Amino acid sequence: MEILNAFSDYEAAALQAINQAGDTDALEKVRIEFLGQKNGRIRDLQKLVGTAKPNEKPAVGKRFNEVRNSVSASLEAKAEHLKNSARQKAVSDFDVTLPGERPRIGQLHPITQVMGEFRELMGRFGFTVVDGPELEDERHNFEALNIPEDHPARDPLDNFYVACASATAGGPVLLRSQTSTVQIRTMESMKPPVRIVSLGRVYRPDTIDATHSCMFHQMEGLLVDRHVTMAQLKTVLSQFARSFLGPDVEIRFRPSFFPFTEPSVEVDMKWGNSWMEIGGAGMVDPNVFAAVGYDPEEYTGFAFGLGIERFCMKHFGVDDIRRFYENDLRFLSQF
Ligand code: FA5
Repeated sequence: MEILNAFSDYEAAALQAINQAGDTDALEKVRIEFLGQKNGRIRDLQKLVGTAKPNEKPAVGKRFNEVRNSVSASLEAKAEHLKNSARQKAVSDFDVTLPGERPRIGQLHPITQVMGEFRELMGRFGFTVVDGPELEDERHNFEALNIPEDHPARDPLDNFYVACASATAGGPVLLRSQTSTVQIRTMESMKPPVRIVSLGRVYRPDTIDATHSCMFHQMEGLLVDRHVTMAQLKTVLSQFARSFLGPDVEIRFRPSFFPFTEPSVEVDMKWGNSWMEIGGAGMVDPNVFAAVGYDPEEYTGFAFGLGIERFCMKHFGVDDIRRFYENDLRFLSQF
């Protein structure tokens, strides 16, 4: 029968085209050509079904369905095959012998490393670590520390005062110029005995040079109890410096003045042929105890504030503080 021959021709042509399609685009073209609903060759076959004689209709209809199903099944099988071989090709293109890309691993900034060691060392001396805010009011940065209004340390030109909403509401606000603020905050919130250290940033509009920055770090220490002595202060500071910098480090104490300690000392370490100041210290002034509600008759204490960068410079042999803040990875990656 002529109609059935046309069906077979269509089927053979379709299967051959499917077989030859090398990628999914080519296969899609084949699908449109043979099965497309608008102009596909399947439409011609449909028309042929309409021309069949009534007695031949059942056989023609059956064969039409067979042909259409077989072409569409072949298309699907080929699509699946193309998908799999694309995946396999991607896998076989992957060369497992190529060297990998090493991820770039960062490291802690030298100052951060040193602060971690300081916390650890002072922990072994029995000091607990506490934190305080960098934005402070005048009570904690000056008044409770026995620094009167007319003291030169309160000169607006020597401090970073900040214009903000809380400044107008609760008095002037500044970036703290020393971590001694945390002494006050700690004593306000707990009863003696106190044995704390606090490490963090402080800010001063100092002229920048090899040993001065306008933002730097301090470690504050405070010990309050009955019968605390200056000898204990000197022992703690000497032991601390030796533990961190090595047993040979030379430390000296010079008489000095701070409004919040009496007597007061400045601490220097040997730096080549000269000395470098590393901190201030002393016995807590009774006026400070009075400001936080401690009984100066009952309690004594010592306090110290050390410049962390200076220790860091000595420890790593860096002769200019500015290197720490230049964010030069060639420098920073050495630690
Ligand atoms: C103080 O800040 C006192 N609060 C220390 C103190 C605490 C005394 C408790 C008594 C009791 P001073 O201004 O000297 O003191 O600073 C302490 C240390 O910080 C200095 O010895 C120095 O090591 C470091 N330092 C000071 N200014 C700078 C700066 N601009 N850059 C880097 N380090 C600095």
